[in-house]
Amino acid sequence: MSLQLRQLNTASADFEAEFQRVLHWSAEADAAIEGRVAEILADVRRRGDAAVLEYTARFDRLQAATVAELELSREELKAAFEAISPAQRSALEAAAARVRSYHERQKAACGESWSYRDEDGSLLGQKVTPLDRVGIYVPGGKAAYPSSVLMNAIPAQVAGVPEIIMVVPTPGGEKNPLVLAAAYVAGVHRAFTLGGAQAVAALAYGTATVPRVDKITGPGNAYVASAKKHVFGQVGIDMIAGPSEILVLADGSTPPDWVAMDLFSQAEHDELAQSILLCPDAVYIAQVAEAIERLLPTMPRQAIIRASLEGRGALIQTRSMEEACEISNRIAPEHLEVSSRDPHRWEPLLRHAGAIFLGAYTSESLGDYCAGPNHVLPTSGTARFSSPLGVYDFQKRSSLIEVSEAGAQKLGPIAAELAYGEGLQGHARAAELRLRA
Ligand code: HSO
Ligand code: ZN
Repeated sequence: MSLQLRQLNTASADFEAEFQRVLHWSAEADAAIEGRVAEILADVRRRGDAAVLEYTARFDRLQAATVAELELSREELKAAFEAISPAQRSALEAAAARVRSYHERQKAACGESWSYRDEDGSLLGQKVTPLDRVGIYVPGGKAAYPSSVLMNAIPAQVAGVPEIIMVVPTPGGEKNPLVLAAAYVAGVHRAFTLGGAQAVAALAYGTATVPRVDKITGPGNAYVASAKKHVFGQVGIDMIAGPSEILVLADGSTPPDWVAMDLFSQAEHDELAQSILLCPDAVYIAQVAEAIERLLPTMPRQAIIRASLEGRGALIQTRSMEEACEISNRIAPEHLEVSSRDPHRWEPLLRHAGAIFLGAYTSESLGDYCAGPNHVLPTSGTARFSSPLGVYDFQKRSSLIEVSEAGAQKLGPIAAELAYGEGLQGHARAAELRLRA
């Protein structure tokens, strides 16, 4: 059955209308889900462990007498690591090492405290400290990704978070050995086989068994996303991730099969994922379309890929590479591949993307697993204003101020003047008391 893949051309009169349809993505929360989640959160907040146990039995068909029984010991994580194949073990370790070294550099570049003294000898600065305790949500079922365990836990560990708590739904008690092994490799401190809104609630409010965390990161289904939104403010959250996206900006120099497979690589995540090709060369676009048709039947997840490509995919012909860069900026994709002979020529024109992959050899999949940068990225156009998950998400900053006696003489009158202007005597006099007579 031939694939119905949307083809657009920036030179055609109806381009804007068609393009708006491609961009359209409704993240509208389902009111029924919101209501259910609010009830679950309130119930866990009120009844703690007892409520967590009930929801886990009901939604995950997992019975336990106490929440403590649902905790995975460090020995169990280690045993999972030892039970996977040697090839899996070394792949996990190699990926973890690269992700760790990338995030160590990130910390060195923007995650260290700094200070300076001004001309009066006053000290001004910023002190960076890790969060005390974070919760990492790892989805179960069809999106149980060990790679995501690494991508969430390693930056937390590099930031110096002393307590990283993982929750993972485990329907029917069926544990995913690779997820447990990844938790071991990434240095997760405690793990519970809990999921859904009840797990988010337990982490946000704390129960007798599950300690209350300061921030919750990690992807999840609509219930988890809604729960994270609800508890935000009580705790920090990373972001609300939408379906995965890839945009390939091609100049026609990469083998079409490579590009077709890269488009599949995101489409296979989810029926709602989005894969887009932008290219000025009509002949090349036709070659990629042909490759898609030919390769699709070879894909085990072809049903998901087809639904994704037909639903939200597009092949867009532009007048030039420059115009392709502009369109890409308007989309602000999660993943942007610059599949070009000369990627560094185009990179300066690209302003909005979660991650930019340069050159024909840089398949997005390498970034998903082991290149080093984080694969938790802003989706749905939010790359316009947000960044990949990083060490900085597990740190916070405190300002440091130490005013010298000389500094107090200079700053006192300024502060007092402004304080009187605001009608705040206490402020003004606190500054004036420190002035030399
Ligand atoms: N592309 C996904 C991450 C992932 N891919 C995990 C494979 N496993 C979102 O960036
Ligand atoms: Zn992926």
